[in-house]
Amino acid sequence: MEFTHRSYEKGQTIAAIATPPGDGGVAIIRISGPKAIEIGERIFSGPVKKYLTHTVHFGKIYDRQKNVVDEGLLLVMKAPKSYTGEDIIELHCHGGSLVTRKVLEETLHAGARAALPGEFTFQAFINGKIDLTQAEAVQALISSKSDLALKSAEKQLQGSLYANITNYQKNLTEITAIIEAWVDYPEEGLEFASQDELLLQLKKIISEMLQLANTFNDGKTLFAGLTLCLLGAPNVGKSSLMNALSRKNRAIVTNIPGTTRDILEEEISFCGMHFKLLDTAGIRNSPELIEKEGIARAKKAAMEADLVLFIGDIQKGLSLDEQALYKTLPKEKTLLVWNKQDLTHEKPKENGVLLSAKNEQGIDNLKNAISQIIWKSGPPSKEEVWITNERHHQALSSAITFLELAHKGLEENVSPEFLTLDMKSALKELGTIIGTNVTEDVLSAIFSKFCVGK
Ligand SMILES: Nc1nc2c(ncn2[C@@H]2O[C@H](COP(=O)(O)OP(=O)(O)OP(=O)(O)O)[C@@H](O)[C@H]2O)c(=O)[nH]1
Ligand SMILES: [Mg+2]
Repeated sequence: MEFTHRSYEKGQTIAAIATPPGDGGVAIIRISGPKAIEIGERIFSGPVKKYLTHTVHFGKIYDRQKNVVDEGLLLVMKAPKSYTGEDIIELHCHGGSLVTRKVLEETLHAGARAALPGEFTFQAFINGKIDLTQAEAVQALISSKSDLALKSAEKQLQGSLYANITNYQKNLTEITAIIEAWVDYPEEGLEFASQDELLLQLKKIISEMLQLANTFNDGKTLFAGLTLCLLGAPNVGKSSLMNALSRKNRAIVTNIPGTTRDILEEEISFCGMHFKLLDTAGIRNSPELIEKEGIARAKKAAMEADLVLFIGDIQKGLSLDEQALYKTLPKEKTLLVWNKQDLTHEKPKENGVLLSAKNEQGIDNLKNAISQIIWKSGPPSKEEVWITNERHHQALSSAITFLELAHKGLEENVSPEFLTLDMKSALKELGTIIGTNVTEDVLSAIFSKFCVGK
């Protein structure tokens, strides 16, 4: 196994299979860099050097012994109007994994280097086609599991976060310049702007940045999805609800209490969100070893989950044991669900969502109630810019800390030299978000999470 770290470098010609591994209808081999066209010329039947940019050509792909490996399409996208900003050749060939690997091998033999994960996007970043937030959005877009996460990634890819950050930078740079002028011309300083005015401006930017940073609460949820744990006494209908929510016959349902022993997992989506749903063993005092273990796991899963649906049988109400268990659950993440509303019942003492898992009635009410718990102040607007990335959140938060220091210093008439230091530190932090101020390690960490070929 190779542990050596190869860094991303500028000016290299790289190649990779851009389509997922395995057999498929079509596979794409992508070559990007200064030698891309020359490599195309060497392995393709047509006069690739003469092809105009953004044109498609049918022909044969040859190996070094001039045997035909495959036939297919060649696309030319010349620099700078390409994804990476370099010359790009794409070969669309038949989708068998052996053919695809052979074509790739020939591109490598003809002078390309095997691309590192995310290296095409890295080229795009280095060539200024996209900023770092957009590069990260590409990855977020690929791994989005819900509509809202996808929407957020699309916006970020279009440059919405970049626009916000550069706007802060512009305003903060202006303020810094004024403070610097105070250093150079202390007597005339007040002609540029009054101290009160600067304090106000700074306060406004800080509050805007705080607002953006706070979107990370929702943004995190949005990006990672949530774990929903079904908990309750045996036979209340947890497995039936698992099946109703996932619209699958996933869990065994019987009228024998203690049917479910292990934790069952299912991935589901609703309200634009992604959830991991957990069905668990019914909680009761059981002397039986396997069931006991199942119950211990159920309780642990509930504690770790983002949200617990505590299920009760509406006909029976909650027993003393169930009430005691319900009380142990953190209020803010627990939703009481009354199941079996199709059976005759009295109005339950505790407030909860009524439904019938068996007849799939009331499921939409449950989804709405869940959505209300998650988005305390309403579902996020699709127009808003959200922070969904831990790295961005950290940098934004430390920029805010520096600005708060500068604000306090300005209020207390601290010497302007010190204020400019804080202002510059804040600007530097903002720079790391969009990639103007990042170390190679950070870049490697970001791009290495990508798949090869992206
Ligand atoms: N009438 C009615 N019966 C239901 C409903 N939901 C579940 N049941 C019945 O209740 C019994 C238990 O259902 P399960 O889904 O297995 O219950 P559980 O909570 O998973 O039970 P354990 O796995 O034993 O903890 C089965 O006979 C279901 O058909 C409902 O909405 N209405
Ligand atoms: Mg069950």
